Amino acid sequence: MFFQKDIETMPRSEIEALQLARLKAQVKYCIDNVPFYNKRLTEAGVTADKIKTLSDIQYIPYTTKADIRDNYPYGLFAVPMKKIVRIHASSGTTGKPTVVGYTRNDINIWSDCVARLCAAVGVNDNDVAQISFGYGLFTGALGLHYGLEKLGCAVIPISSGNTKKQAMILKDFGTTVLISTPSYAMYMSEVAHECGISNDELKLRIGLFGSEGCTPALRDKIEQGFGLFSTDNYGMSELMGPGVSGECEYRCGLHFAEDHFLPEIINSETGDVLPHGEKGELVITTLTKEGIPMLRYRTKDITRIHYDTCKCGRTHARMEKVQGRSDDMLKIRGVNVFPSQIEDVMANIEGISPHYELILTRKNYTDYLEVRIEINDERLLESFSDLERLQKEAVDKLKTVLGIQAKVTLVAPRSIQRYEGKAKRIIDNRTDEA
Ligand code: DLL
Repeated sequence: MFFQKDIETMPRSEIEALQLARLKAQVKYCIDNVPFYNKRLTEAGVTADKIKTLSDIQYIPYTTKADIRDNYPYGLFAVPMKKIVRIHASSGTTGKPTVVGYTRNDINIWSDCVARLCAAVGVNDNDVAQISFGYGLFTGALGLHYGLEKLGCAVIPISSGNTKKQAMILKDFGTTVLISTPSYAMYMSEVAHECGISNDELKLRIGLFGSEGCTPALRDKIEQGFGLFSTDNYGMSELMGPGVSGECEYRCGLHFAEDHFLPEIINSETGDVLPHGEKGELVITTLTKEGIPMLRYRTKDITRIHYDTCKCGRTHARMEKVQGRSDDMLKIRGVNVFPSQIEDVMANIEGISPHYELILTRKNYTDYLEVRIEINDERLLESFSDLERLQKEAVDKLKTVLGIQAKVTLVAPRSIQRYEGKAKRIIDNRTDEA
């Protein structure tokens, strides 16, 4: 078992004392090692000594994805490259990704945090864990990989895709724990049954799903489809990756690793901190990060935090499932997509107007993106080969920037609706299938 009881059941007052000590140290570390924070905090008049209570965190300015982008690629790293042992990245709002680096100590803490949330639902060293997240710059696969190895599981690093093979491995390798997005798990269960594999032939008992939202209805379906019990876990690459919070067996909120992260809820419009229990944007400060520490990082995810002790005995605060975003980021097949990235692509293709629509649909529990774009010259309509070339160029460029395949539909000039106020460019038709 990997239940870090001393830490996970610490009385609230002790957690807060630990957080305060670590917050002060993290602030000092940022001032001493990251020129960006040095300038920001000096301008705001914040020093480690000014932080006397946890609520003094309010004097620290927020950090945003734009700050990471403006310091691309390594400007916010607090250590020399010699100390970095891993680099990950996620989509930024423009073509450039958000880059994060980990020291060896960061990787150890990351593995601990992930091991904790896996153990909280009963994963142990007898388990065979199939990781069906994509390995690569995305933090999901390697994050879970190290945590599960730490627990002593036999890890199958199959990555995502090739679903029939996934189903075969589930059966032949005796997989007991499945790690993926909930939508991929749902699809895999259908493919497994289509391949004639019945649940009796599987040893699956636990699903650890995350990286995108999952309604209770979809969760029930996955659980029935595969005959397993599943939990939700949350995180983001800017803060670490998976391991920031995760459900225990009681599934009444996702426990933060509060010894490493200090969460707050703010009003995303005014930036005001909201009282405990209110719904708003989640802001997180890392307390022990060495590679790329984050002070008051605005996640843009909307949730609520509960501080009472859970039935499982853990005292670490729990966030409710993510209820939406305060920006326009979309999760499509587990990949973060910003409409601004698509706009950027359009702006760089000759013959295309800046008017577009994004249509999202879901089939077989998989998300599809169609980008409808307007050509800007009617004469193009007469040349099939020009249209074909333009369409191919748009598909290729979108694939390079977004990392996912989109369908591109070219439409006649002025056929996309114009708006006098804020344009409504996203038509999200995704619903969980009946
Ligand atoms: O998705 C990290 C992760 C991987 C978490 C695997 C859990 C499991 P990013 O690619 O940086 O990192 O995307 C972060 O995804 O701000 C949320 O909007 C969304 N997200 C992550 N987990 C959940 C979840 C990973 N459990 C962004 N429920 C976040 C809903 C989630 N949304």
